[in-house]
Amino acid sequence: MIETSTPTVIQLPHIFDSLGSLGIIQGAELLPFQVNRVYFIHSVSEGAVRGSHAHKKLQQLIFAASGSFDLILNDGEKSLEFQLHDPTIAVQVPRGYWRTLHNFSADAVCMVLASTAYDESDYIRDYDEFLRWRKS
Ligand code: T46
Repeated sequence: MIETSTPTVIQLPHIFDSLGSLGIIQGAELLPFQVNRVYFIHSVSEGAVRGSHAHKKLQQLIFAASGSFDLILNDGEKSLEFQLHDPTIAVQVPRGYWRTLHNFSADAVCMVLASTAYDESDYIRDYDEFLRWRKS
Protein backbone atom coordinates (compact mmCIF):
# COMPACT_ATOMS: atom_id res chain seq x y z
CA MET A 1 0.00 0.00 0.00
CA ILE A 2 1.34 3.45 -0.95
CA GLU A 3 1.97 5.59 2.15
CA THR A 4 0.45 9.08 2.03
CA SER A 5 -0.48 11.67 4.60
CA THR A 6 -3.98 13.08 4.96
CA PRO A 7 -5.44 16.14 3.20
CA THR A 8 -5.50 19.07 5.60
CA VAL A 9 -7.53 22.27 5.69
CA ILE A 10 -5.27 25.25 6.31
CA GLN A 11 -6.28 28.74 7.40
CA LEU A 12 -4.25 31.21 5.34
CA PRO A 13 -3.05 34.23 7.31
CA HIS A 14 -4.67 37.46 6.11
CA ILE A 15 -4.27 41.07 7.04
CA PHE A 16 -7.66 42.76 6.94
CA ASP A 17 -7.88 46.55 7.05
CA SER A 18 -10.06 49.31 5.70
CA LEU A 19 -8.41 48.93 2.28
CA GLY A 20 -9.26 45.24 1.91
CA SER A 21 -7.54 41.92 2.59
CA LEU A 22 -4.02 40.70 1.97
CA GLY A 23 -3.36 36.96 2.17
CA ILE A 24 0.10 35.63 2.93
CA ILE A 25 1.57 32.24 2.07
CA GLN A 26 5.05 32.08 3.46
CA GLY A 27 6.00 28.56 2.43
CA ALA A 28 8.36 27.38 5.12
CA GLU A 29 6.00 28.44 7.92
CA LEU A 30 2.81 27.07 6.45
CA LEU A 31 3.58 24.20 4.14
CA PRO A 32 5.44 20.89 4.43
CA PHE A 33 6.92 21.43 0.97
CA GLN A 34 8.82 24.05 -0.95
CA VAL A 35 6.76 25.83 -3.61
CA ASN A 36 8.34 25.38 -7.05
CA ARG A 37 5.36 26.23 -9.24
CA VAL A 38 2.21 28.31 -9.05
CA TYR A 39 -0.63 27.94 -11.51
CA PHE A 40 -4.23 29.01 -11.60
CA ILE A 41 -7.37 27.93 -13.39
CA HIS A 42 -10.06 30.41 -14.37
CA SER A 43 -12.77 31.04 -16.97
CA VAL A 44 -13.86 27.42 -16.53
CA SER A 45 -16.54 26.35 -18.99
CA GLU A 46 -19.99 25.86 -17.46
CA GLY A 47 -20.38 22.31 -16.13
CA ALA A 48 -16.73 21.41 -16.74
CA VAL A 49 -15.04 18.81 -14.55
CA ARG A 50 -11.28 19.27 -14.17
CA GLY A 51 -8.62 17.06 -12.63
CA SER A 52 -9.62 13.40 -12.81
CA HIS A 53 -6.09 12.27 -12.16
CA ALA A 54 -3.61 11.66 -9.34
CA HIS A 55 0.00 12.60 -8.77
CA LYS A 56 2.61 10.11 -7.60
CA LYS A 57 4.86 12.70 -5.96
CA LEU A 58 3.40 16.17 -6.36
CA GLN A 59 2.09 17.95 -3.27
CA GLN A 60 -0.17 20.97 -3.58
CA LEU A 61 -2.02 23.71 -1.80
CA ILE A 62 -5.35 24.51 -3.48
CA PHE A 63 -7.74 27.34 -2.74
CA ALA A 64 -10.37 29.55 -4.35
CA ALA A 65 -8.82 32.99 -4.83
CA SER A 66 -12.22 34.07 -6.16
CA GLY A 67 -15.62 32.44 -6.63
CA SER A 68 -16.16 28.82 -5.67
CA PHE A 69 -15.68 25.20 -6.71
CA ASP A 70 -15.77 21.74 -5.14
CA LEU A 71 -12.67 19.59 -4.71
CA ILE A 72 -13.03 15.83 -4.22
CA LEU A 73 -10.02 13.84 -3.04
CA ASN A 74 -10.11 10.07 -3.24
CA ASP A 75 -7.53 7.67 -1.82
CA GLY A 76 -8.86 4.63 -3.67
CA GLU A 77 -11.19 3.71 -0.83
CA LYS A 78 -12.93 6.82 0.41
CA SER A 79 -13.58 10.36 -0.77
CA LEU A 80 -13.32 13.70 0.98
CA GLU A 81 -15.18 16.69 -0.44
CA PHE A 82 -14.21 20.31 0.13
CA GLN A 83 -16.37 23.27 -0.89
CA LEU A 84 -13.90 26.03 -1.53
CA HIS A 85 -15.35 29.53 -1.60
CA ASP A 86 -13.21 31.53 0.83
CA PRO A 87 -9.70 32.75 -0.07
CA THR A 88 -8.62 32.38 3.56
CA ILE A 89 -9.18 28.59 3.47
CA ALA A 90 -6.94 26.21 1.52
CA VAL A 91 -6.56 22.44 1.25
CA GLN A 92 -3.15 20.86 1.41
CA VAL A 93 -3.20 17.88 -0.96
CA PRO A 94 -0.60 15.17 -0.26
CA ARG A 95 0.72 12.99 -3.02
CA GLY A 96 -1.30 10.02 -4.18
CA TYR A 97 -4.87 11.39 -4.16
CA TRP A 98 -7.21 11.17 -7.14
CA ARG A 99 -8.69 14.66 -7.46
CA THR A 100 -11.78 15.95 -9.20
CA LEU A 101 -12.76 19.62 -9.36
CA HIS A 102 -16.26 20.61 -10.39
CA ASN A 103 -19.16 22.96 -9.71
CA PHE A 104 -17.08 26.00 -10.67
CA SER A 105 -18.79 29.37 -10.39
CA ALA A 106 -18.33 31.67 -13.40
CA ASP A 107 -15.92 33.87 -11.42
CA ALA A 108 -13.90 31.00 -9.88
CA VAL A 109 -10.14 31.27 -9.77
CA CYS A 110 -8.51 28.04 -8.53
CA MET A 111 -5.03 28.77 -7.23
CA VAL A 112 -2.53 25.92 -6.95
CA LEU A 113 0.86 26.05 -5.26
CA ALA A 114 2.84 22.98 -6.22
CA SER A 115 5.95 21.26 -4.92
CA THR A 116 7.51 20.47 -8.30
CA ALA A 117 7.70 21.69 -11.85
CA TYR A 118 5.24 20.25 -14.35
CA ASP A 119 6.06 16.63 -15.13
CA GLU A 120 3.59 14.55 -17.13
CA SER A 121 5.25 11.33 -15.90
CA ASP A 122 4.04 12.17 -12.37
CA TYR A 123 0.40 11.95 -13.48
CA ILE A 124 -1.85 8.89 -13.25
CA ARG A 125 -4.78 9.65 -15.54
CA ASP A 126 -6.47 6.25 -15.50
CA TYR A 127 -8.50 5.40 -12.36
CA ASP A 128 -7.90 1.63 -12.56
CA GLU A 129 -4.17 2.26 -12.88
CA PHE A 130 -4.45 4.57 -9.85
CA LEU A 131 -6.09 1.79 -7.81
CA ARG A 132 -3.32 -0.65 -8.80
CA TRP A 133 -0.65 1.94 -7.93
CA ARG A 134 -2.24 2.61 -4.52
CA LYS A 135 -2.19 -1.10 -3.73
CA SER A 136 1.40 -1.55 -4.91
C1 T46 B 1 -4.34 19.63 -10.58
C2 T46 B 1 -5.49 20.47 -10.97
C3 T46 B 1 -6.06 21.25 -9.84
C4 T46 B 1 1.18 22.44 -18.30
O1 T46 B 1 1.74 22.52 -19.41
N1 T46 B 1 1.83 22.88 -17.19
C5 T46 B 1 1.25 22.85 -15.96
O2 T46 B 1 1.88 23.29 -14.97
C6 T46 B 1 -0.06 22.29 -15.83
C7 T46 B 1 -0.74 22.21 -14.48
C8 T46 B 1 -0.68 21.84 -16.96
N2 T46 B 1 -0.08 21.93 -18.18
C9 T46 B 1 -0.80 21.47 -19.36
C10 T46 B 1 -1.13 20.00 -19.42
C11 T46 B 1 -2.42 19.98 -20.24
O3 T46 B 1 -2.10 20.00 -21.61
O4 T46 B 1 -2.04 22.17 -19.39
C12 T46 B 1 -3.07 21.34 -19.91
C13 T46 B 1 -4.20 21.23 -18.90
O5 T46 B 1 -3.72 20.47 -17.77
P1 T46 B 1 -4.66 19.44 -16.98
O6 T46 B 1 -5.59 18.77 -17.94
O7 T46 B 1 -3.80 18.57 -16.15
O8 T46 B 1 -5.52 20.46 -16.10
P2 T46 B 1 -6.47 20.12 -14.88
O9 T46 B 1 -7.20 21.37 -14.56
O10 T46 B 1 -7.28 18.91 -15.12
O11 T46 B 1 -5.47 19.77 -13.67
C14 T46 B 1 -4.60 20.76 -13.17
C15 T46 B 1 -3.26 20.14 -12.79
O12 T46 B 1 -2.74 19.38 -13.89
C16 T46 B 1 -3.35 19.24 -11.61
O13 T46 B 1 -2.07 19.13 -11.06
O14 T46 B 1 -4.28 19.14 -9.46
O15 T46 B 1 -5.17 21.37 -12.03
